[in-house]
Amino acid sequence: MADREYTEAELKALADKAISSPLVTHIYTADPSAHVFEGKLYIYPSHDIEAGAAFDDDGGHFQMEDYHVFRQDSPDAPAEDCGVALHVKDVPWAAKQMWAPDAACKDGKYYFYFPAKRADGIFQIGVAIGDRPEGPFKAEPEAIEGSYSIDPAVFGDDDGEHYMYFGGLWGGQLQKYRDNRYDAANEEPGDDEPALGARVARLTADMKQFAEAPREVVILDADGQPLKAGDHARRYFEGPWMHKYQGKYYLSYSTGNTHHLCYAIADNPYGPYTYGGVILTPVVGWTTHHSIVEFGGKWWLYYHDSVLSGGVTHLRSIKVAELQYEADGSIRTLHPYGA
Ligand code: FUB
Repeated sequence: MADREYTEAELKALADKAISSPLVTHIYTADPSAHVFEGKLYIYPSHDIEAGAAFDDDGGHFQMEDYHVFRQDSPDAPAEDCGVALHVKDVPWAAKQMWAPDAACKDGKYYFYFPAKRADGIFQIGVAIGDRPEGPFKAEPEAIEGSYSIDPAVFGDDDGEHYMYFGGLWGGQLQKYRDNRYDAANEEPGDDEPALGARVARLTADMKQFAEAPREVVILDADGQPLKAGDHARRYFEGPWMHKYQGKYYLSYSTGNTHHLCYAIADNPYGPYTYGGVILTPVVGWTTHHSIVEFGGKWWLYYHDSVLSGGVTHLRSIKVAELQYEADGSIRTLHPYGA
């Protein structure tokens, strides 16, 4: 997860060609989860900081401590910083590394979901509750029972059920789990074995717990075979997002070490999903992470890159670009710095 070095001229050229500009420039922000609440866009990102931690493959340089929420009147409007919504010091079970969050609304209450490391270094996912989309949020005293790994994305289906998709490889520790149990000896499967999948669990009616044991989400290729662990260009790595388009479930995600945002389609929330293609080609910075939201009759991709920080992987900036579907429901690939 080391930074690639860019010259000033390269960065300027990339910034000039970029399909969108940073939405926030006074702090670094990443992993934007966007939702429409009360007719406005609310963005729930990570808040990147320079903590001076060494780079490693476990993301030790991502030492975020709190979350800010941002509000927009529309995707092309300024993003207003609504302030700190939750700080790690106010989460009894969490010690550090407040990574990519998400939020959901039910019956007038707002639920903010976030991963963090416990004092023993194991990631879990927690929920904090508030009365307003921008928070502040009060954390539950314990993490969600049975939760693990990172990158919660909560999807509310048309029937009122909510599902949490989660999980990230390597620094996110997903490779350590089989059948929802941690074993430090576990690693990513061999190249010819089925890839590990994101996890999904329906939430309880009070939105605070899993209503069922998490299930693994399988992504199939065009021949109906599960993607292999060695298929790094397509296999799931981290950053799941769920949206529904024309009655189909679209799971989108990052391929991690090949730096693509991809998607797969199913006819129910659990899958299996069939691989669909690339949504966004690589951005400046190692990570790529996004959300997809409908606003004003159009579809929008919120994502991040590291151009503003000069290519520093853990100092990212959130952006937004319009997403286009083809007539057959496939998503047109976006190139962040032009084709
Ligand atoms: O922001 C920290 C981690 O980087 C996120 O949890 C991952 O999805 C990646 O974007």
